[in-house]
Amino acid sequence: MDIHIHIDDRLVAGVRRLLGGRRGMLLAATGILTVAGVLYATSGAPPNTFVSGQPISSSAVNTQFQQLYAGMNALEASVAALQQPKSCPSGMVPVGDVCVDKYEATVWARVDGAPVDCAAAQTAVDAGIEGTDYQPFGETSDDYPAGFPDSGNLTTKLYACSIKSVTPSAYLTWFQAQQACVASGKHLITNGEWQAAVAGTPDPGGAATLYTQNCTTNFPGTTKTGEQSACVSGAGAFDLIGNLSEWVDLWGQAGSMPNLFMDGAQVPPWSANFGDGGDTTSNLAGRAVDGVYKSGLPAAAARGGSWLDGVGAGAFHLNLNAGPSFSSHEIGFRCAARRP
Ligand SMILES: [Ca+2]
Ligand SMILES: [Ca+2]
Repeated sequence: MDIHIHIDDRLVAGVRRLLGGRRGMLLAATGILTVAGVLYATSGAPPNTFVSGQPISSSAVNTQFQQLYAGMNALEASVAALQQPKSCPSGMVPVGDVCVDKYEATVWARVDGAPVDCAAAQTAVDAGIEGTDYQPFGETSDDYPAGFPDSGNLTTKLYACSIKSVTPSAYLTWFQAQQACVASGKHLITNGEWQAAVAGTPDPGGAATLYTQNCTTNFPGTTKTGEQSACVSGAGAFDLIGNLSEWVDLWGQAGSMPNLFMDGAQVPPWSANFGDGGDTTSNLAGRAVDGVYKSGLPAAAARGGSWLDGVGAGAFHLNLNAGPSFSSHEIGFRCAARRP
């Protein structure tokens, strides 16, 4: 049996005009335009096989409606997929509305000068060919190139990556740490983001790290990133306590004041139920160091403590000794990024 369906030609023409070059946008619209858009996207041709005033077979109608039905299902599936939260990039873990580097950062360049792909750098490390295509910096000395100066006013881009089983990069200023994060499309983690990320990390106190999987707070140097299996936070980030202390995006007031806590003096001001009760703060009302202590230099916060801070390292460790222009074998960093 043949049936008659009348479709206004002006509507078909209007749909066609709207579809031109804007299918993606139309997919988000509602009603007939959306259905037409999906069908158009699926079949590659507009659904204009009806001609006003001419009969069409029931099988052709059925075919059209089946296409519509399939198109609507496809739309429903794609909307559901869009509504799913996206996962963080490789080497990062979700912490609230941000992604945080899973490991202390390492700073890299590609030997051929191309931009660094951190996942590919991890593959190179896993394959034992680190240094062939991907060159790390700041692992054992201040070996950053002249184009990546202490001021961060760079002409050579270096990239911060969160990579397992490497020596984390130190010997860099706050400005260099920030630029390395920026090059990788991230930002230097903020103080608050760091605090959210560290929660749940067991603080080993002053216990020696040797032959344990605890955080590296009492050891003659750094351990490789992510290899202390017990040193992991609730969110799944490693080495937030100890190993390298970490620059965070927080500058503090400094200035020469006659205060007990100035010029690097440390106190454990926290209650006993905060970490192991021994975490230290230092220089909260003092001058900041840049080789020597200088009045008027702001302090940039370093968090978590390092391999030689012992009981003083921890989730509440805050060091305001160093100006942002200082670099040290004890201070590294990690990055964060907006959660997709
Ligand atoms: Ca650390
Ligand atoms: Ca501690």
